[in-house]
Amino acid sequence: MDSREEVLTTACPRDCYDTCGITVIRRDGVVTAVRGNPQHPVSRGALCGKCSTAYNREWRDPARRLTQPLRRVGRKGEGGFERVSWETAIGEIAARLTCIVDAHGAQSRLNAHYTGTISCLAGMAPMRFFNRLGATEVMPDTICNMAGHVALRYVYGTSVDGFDPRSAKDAACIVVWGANPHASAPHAYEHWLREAPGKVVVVDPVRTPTAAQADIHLQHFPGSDAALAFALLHVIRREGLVDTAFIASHVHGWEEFESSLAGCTPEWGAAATGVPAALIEEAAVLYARGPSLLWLGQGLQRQATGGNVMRACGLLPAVTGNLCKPGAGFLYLNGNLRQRCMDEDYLAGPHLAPAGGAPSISHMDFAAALEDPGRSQALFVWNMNPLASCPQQARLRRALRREDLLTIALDLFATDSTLMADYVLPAASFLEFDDLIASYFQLTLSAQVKAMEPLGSALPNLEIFRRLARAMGYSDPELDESDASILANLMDRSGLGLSFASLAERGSIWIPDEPQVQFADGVFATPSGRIEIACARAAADGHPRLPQPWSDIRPAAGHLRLLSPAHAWLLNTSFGNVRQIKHRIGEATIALHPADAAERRLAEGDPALVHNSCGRLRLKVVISDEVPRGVALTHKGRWLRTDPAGANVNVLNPGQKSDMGESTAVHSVEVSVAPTV
Ligand SMILES: Nc1nc2c(c(=O)[nH]1)N[C@H]1C(S)=C(S)[C@@H](COP(=O)(O)OP(=O)(O)OC[C@H]3O[C@@H](n4cnc5c(=O)[nH]c(N)nc54)[C@H](O)[C@@H]3O)O[C@H]1N2
Ligand SMILES: Nc1nc2c(c(=O)[nH]1)N[C@H]1C(S)=C(S)[C@@H](COP(=O)(O)OP(=O)(O)OC[C@H]3O[C@@H](n4cnc5c(=O)[nH]c(N)nc54)[C@H](O)[C@@H]3O)O[C@H]1N2
Ligand code: SF4
Ligand SMILES: [Mo]
Repeated sequence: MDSREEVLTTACPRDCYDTCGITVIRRDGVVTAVRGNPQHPVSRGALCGKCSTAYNREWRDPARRLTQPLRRVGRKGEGGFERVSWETAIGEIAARLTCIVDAHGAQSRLNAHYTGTISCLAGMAPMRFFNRLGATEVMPDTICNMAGHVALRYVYGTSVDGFDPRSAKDAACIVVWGANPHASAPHAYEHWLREAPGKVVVVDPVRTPTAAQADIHLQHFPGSDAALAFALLHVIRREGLVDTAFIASHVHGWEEFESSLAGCTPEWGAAATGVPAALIEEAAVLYARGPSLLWLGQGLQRQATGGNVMRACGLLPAVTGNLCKPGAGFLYLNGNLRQRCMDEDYLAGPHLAPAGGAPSISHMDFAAALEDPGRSQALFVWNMNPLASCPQQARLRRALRREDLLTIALDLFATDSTLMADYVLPAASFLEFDDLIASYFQLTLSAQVKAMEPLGSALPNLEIFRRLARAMGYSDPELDESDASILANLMDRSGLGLSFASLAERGSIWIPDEPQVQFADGVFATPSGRIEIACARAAADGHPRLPQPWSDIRPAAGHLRLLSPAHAWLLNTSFGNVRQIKHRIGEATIALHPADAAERRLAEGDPALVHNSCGRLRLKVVISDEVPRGVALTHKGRWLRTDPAGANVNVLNPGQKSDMGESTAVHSVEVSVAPTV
């Protein structure tokens, strides 16, 4: 390295399990390359293909980024904008927001945001502003994982304190149920799962690359997970592998529940799920003998009865005692910031909200709320591209065209959603400001370090909200606190004994240093203090008291169940605009089982019309025995404006709610598939 080169250490804040370490190379102060950090314990020097492509191209290219505030000209949604100064944009937005609150109330301002960045300042601290605004929050997790959160809280009292992945060294078996880390967590897949000493069991309707590498793949019909869990538990009980001592000291409701396993034989399970009885037996014994880790993926609960599924699958560790000891436990998300010593309340300022908290709605009701001027007068969109990600796409697009709806969108790029806005505000990328990132899988905390100036006049999210708060006349000091002060306070409150600068020197740290045993103290944050198989709270909320052995009714003749999980080369819709990636992934496809394709007279490469009562989409046929009969596979994350169809898979998603948390049931979508005429 010559003397004009310097190397900075930072990390990737995408909504991805890995939170890779990054090395930024600067020459004469100018960033010349963004690479993987060889010192990082999870990613070990590599970035995924999508980030190493995007971060070295579009993300640093002023010609491709948003660099100036824009104000709409012409009709809504037609894409006409003019450049305005920050003063003009902020001043006009503040004035209009104030008029709206006077005429329609604070709750008529909607706040739609999610995890475009998962960092503390750019991802969470803007909630201070929205709490103060008293805006209606479009509940972020309802587009992703709310059903699972609600279900696991019933059983364990928490959904965000999972096993420590480092404990895999002590596990004889790892079950990956409804996650595909090959795509969604590429480094955890490569270095964690593939190097783990234990046997790997994957439960997925699709023979994903993760499933293909497993020791056992349970390939069931989507929506039959709870039945599969009951069949596994039946075998465990029959084989005497129930941990009665663990149950006696930690579990509530086993006696009440036990009898419901009687009829759930492996043969019953095979009929309900499509998994051969012998494989159910083998996996049950392997898991129960343990010690075993159970990874409950986010794909798993995106179905009509996703809450019941998560409760049922969540019983496995409790009944077998695969908990509270090394190499055992379950993981949904390690999403508890406190676990990483970050003070979440200090960051998000819930005390700034109106008494009783700010109101909220589900993403499943987003289009309906936007259609109705009585419910919505203004909309903020930040860290999110809802037109591409949310259900009821055609309806949402129509609602966003409302001329009387004031829409303000913050993003790095001109997305499908920013095109529908009145004001588009250019956000700085993670390379352009300091921040902190807590991974939601590995127990790491990383510094995000400023490596370059924001492109054009882009600003970090939080600075944009500081300016808006000032223009609206808010005097709360929390709304004016600088980034440097927040970072210093977060580090102070963490008790880690580190400043931001000293964390930045190290890049990422483990918290705690040594692998942790999940629920080591045997304490569960449920009303009984025990793991609640039988759950009075669930019953009070209108759910069955006990998990049920349900499986979905198979699609009617001629219909297919359409799955649309993560694409290995996209990160939700982020990177859908990156030219090299678009070229690499080609046209949008639908994978069909050979028999389903033949029945429809479809051949490889044919265009197919995919339709249901919600919408229609043309997709290119791929014939594959990786999907079972009756199931079709496509992927999320394509942009609408650059696709010939002008739509993506969410045009087919009617927005059905799962049984818990008013959450998405996107993997329950059913479609008809036919040759195009
Ligand atoms: N490359 C990439 N990485 C990503 C993302 C991305 O878009 N691209 N998205 C990020 C985000 S926001 C999230 S939430 C995570 C999600 O990542 P994951 O937790 O891995 O979840 P999904 O990708 O939605 O789905 C995982 C698997 O669930 C399977 N599945 C579908 N229906 C069922 C069912 O009924 N039962 C079972 N058992 N399995 C089913 C699908 O076939 C799929 O293989 O990934 C994150 N990482
Ligand atoms: N069919 C189908 N649909 C799905 C899913 C599915 O499985 N199937 N999965 C769902 C899931 S799990 C999720 S989480 C959602 C995700 O959907 P979204 O939350 O819409 O995620 P992205 O599409 O990645 O949008 C994030 C946006 O944030 C922007 N961004 C990145 N960094 C910053 C920043 O610092 N500031 C600002 N202002 N913007 C930034 C990016 O450019 C991008 O446009 O999609 C859901 N939609
Ligand atoms: S998206 Fe995930 S795999 Fe890719 S660089 Fe970021 S953290 Fe790593
Ligand atoms: Mo997600």
